[in-house]
Amino acid sequence: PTLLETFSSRAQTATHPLTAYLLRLMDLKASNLCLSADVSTARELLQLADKVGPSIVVLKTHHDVVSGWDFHPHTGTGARLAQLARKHGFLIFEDRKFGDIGHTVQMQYVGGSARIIDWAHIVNVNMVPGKAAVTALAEAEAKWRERYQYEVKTSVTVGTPRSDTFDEQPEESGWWNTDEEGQNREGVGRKGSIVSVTTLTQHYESATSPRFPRDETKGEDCLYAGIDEPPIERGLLILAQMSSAGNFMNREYTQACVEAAREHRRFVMGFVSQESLNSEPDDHFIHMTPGCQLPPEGEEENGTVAGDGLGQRYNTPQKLIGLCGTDIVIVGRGILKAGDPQSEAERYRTTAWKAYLSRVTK
Ligand code: S5P
Repeated sequence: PTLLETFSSRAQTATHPLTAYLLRLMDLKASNLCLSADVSTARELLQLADKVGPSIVVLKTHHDVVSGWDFHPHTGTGARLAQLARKHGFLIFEDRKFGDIGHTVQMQYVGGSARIIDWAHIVNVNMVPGKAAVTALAEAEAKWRERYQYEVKTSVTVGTPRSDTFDEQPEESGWWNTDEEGQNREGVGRKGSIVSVTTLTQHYESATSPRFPRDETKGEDCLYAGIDEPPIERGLLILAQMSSAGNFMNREYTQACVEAAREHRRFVMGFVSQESLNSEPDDHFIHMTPGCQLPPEGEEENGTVAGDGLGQRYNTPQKLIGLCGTDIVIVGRGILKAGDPQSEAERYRTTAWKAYLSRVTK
C-alpha cells in the first residue's frame, strides 16, 4: 500500500489475518499507539493494562523484567493480560526478540514456564542467526494452532476428570501426555491420570485461558463490542531496524529482513522498524516503531527529543508516522514516567492519530 492508504482500506488487503484484525481495531479505536509496559511487577503491569487499555491497540511486554509473573496457564499473568486484552480491545506483543537457532527459538516460543505463544498474539525475532529462526517460529506456530483447533473440536471421553476447578489443582498438576484412548493428547490433572478431552475443553472454556477465550468479549464488559475476538493465528514482527545509536542493522541487513518477511507472509505481520519497508505491490506489512517521545506539553515539536543517555534515541509521532510512514508508535517511558500515565497515553494517542490522519489526507 502507499502511505496514503487508510488503515481501514488496508484491512481489506492485508495478507495476515491478525494484521487485518489489528488494522480494523486501529480504525475503530482511532488509535495507533502501542504502550511498552516496562514495569517491574505483575501487579503494576495488570493495573496499567486496565487503565491505559482504552487508548491503545497493542500492549508490549517484556515478561522477563516483571517480578511476580504468575506462570499458571489459565489464571496467571499471561491469562489475565489476555482477559484485559479482550475487555479493552488490544493485542499483546511480547517483545522477546528471539535470537537463536531454529530449534531453540521453537522451544522458547511454545514451552518453558512462560508458554509465550499461549498469551501473546505477537512476538518478534532478532534475525541475526539467519532466516531459519523465522521459518522455525512459523512452524512452531502452525503446529500449536493445529493442536489448539484439535483440542477445541475433539470430544472424546476417557477416564474421569480429577477436579472441576483449576484453581484447586494441587502443586503437581499440570500438562501430561495421556495414553490409551486419549493417545498422546495433553491433559491436565494429577500426574498419570487420564483426563477426558471434552472435559478439558470445558475446563478451558470456564477458565480464562487465552487459548480458549470466553465469549465475554461480546458481552457488556467489553468496551469494543463492535469487534470480535482476534483470529487464533499468531503473528511475528521482524526486528529490521533499531532505534538505538550505533546499532549494526545496516541497509543490507534490513533488506534481508524484508525478504524473510515476504517468504512467510502468512506468519510475518511486519516489522519493528524506523520507517516503512513496504516497497512491492504485494507488501502489506505493518510497522511498529519504538524510540518515540513527545516534547513536554506546550513545548515546540521539531521531530526529535533528547535520548535517554543509554543509547536510546527519540523521534516524535509526527515524524515517525507522518514522514517516515510507520503505522504504530511504541511508547514506554514517555507515558510511564508521566504523573498521570492514563492521560499522557491519551495525549500520545491523539497526537499519533493526527499524524496518521494528516498523512492519509495529504
Ligand atoms: O529498536 C528498538 C526496538 C525495541 S523493541 N528500540 C527499542 O527501544 N525497543 C523497545 O521499545 C525497548 O526494549 C523498550 O521496551 C521500548 C522503548 O521504551 P522507551 O521507554 O524508550 O519508550
